[in-house]
Amino acid sequence: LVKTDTGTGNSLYLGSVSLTTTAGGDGWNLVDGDRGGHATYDANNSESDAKGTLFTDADNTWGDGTTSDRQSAAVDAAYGAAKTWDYYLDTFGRNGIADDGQAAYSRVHYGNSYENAFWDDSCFCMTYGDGGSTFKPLVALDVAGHEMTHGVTANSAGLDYSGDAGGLNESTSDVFGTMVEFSANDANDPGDYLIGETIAKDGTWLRRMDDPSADGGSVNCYDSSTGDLDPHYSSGVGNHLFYLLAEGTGAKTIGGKAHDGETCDGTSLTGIGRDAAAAIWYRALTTYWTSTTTYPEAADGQVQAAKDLYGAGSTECEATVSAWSGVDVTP
Ligand code: ASN
Ligand code: ZN
Ligand code: CA
Repeated sequence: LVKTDTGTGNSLYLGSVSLTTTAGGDGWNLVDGDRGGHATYDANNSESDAKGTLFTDADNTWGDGTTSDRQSAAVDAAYGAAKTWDYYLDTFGRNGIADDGQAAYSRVHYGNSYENAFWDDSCFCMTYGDGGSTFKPLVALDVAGHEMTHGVTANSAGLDYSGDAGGLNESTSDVFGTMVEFSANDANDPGDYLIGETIAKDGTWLRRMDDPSADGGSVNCYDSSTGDLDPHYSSGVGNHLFYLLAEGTGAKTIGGKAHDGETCDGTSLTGIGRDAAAAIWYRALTTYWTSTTTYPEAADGQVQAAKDLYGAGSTECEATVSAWSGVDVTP
């Protein structure tokens, strides 16, 4: 018999947050009994496959909000997992990453000065490094949502990690990582279309969806060589499409940051809002896309998804066609 409780977490990036914990041992375990039993472990700076050590606590108050307490990063990771679970369940009725009610688990403090975070479908688990010269600990909301969305993709369309499908795979993670950040609606990390702005030590960001090419590697517009790029760069086409469909063209301040959408041919677009754009993306991902979907096929799948959800001839369906045209894909 497990007893679910509410603990207090002092996070690295979000101030004080509420966490679902479980009574056990001499106190509490960082196990979320409301969300499949998602547990958070300390990888103890190892790069082995071991789970590490489950975080436990005597008074159910976790971390001190700084990196000097090893629990602080665990608070952000556990909270990010909870927000990701809630986003998918509340928005799409998806019951966990594989839609079967099963929790993943998270590991923090992986390796030494490890500058990445990753999902691994074989352990059904999430791993976060502490960062080094480039990044702070990689436990930000958009990163958590990005990485766990790789699990959603693996358990739905199964997009390959190469060619156009690789870009769509990465873009799907940026789209829903961003949607998780918006859904958390936290004043300390407000929603925006930047990826990794919370963890970049130089105060910038890792990728941006309104103008992907601003990172120096990603592409804004589709052509026949897009699929030759690293998935983190070919994702630019999908990220740009999502931004244009959600927000349209023109300058906007979102989450306190300047954004500016421009189509590839200079035409103006009006967005349908991020919730509708995400619904279209999710239906395409889970209904029409496969492991080898190309960008033109992705556009067709999204137009069909928009017809299913909003009707042929709807504003949303017309906007989907226009937004894809805005990134040089003709559905
Ligand atoms: N953080 C990276 C990503 O999710 C890890 C990787 O390269 N697969 O894209
Ligand atoms: Zn990724
Ligand atoms: Ca962000």
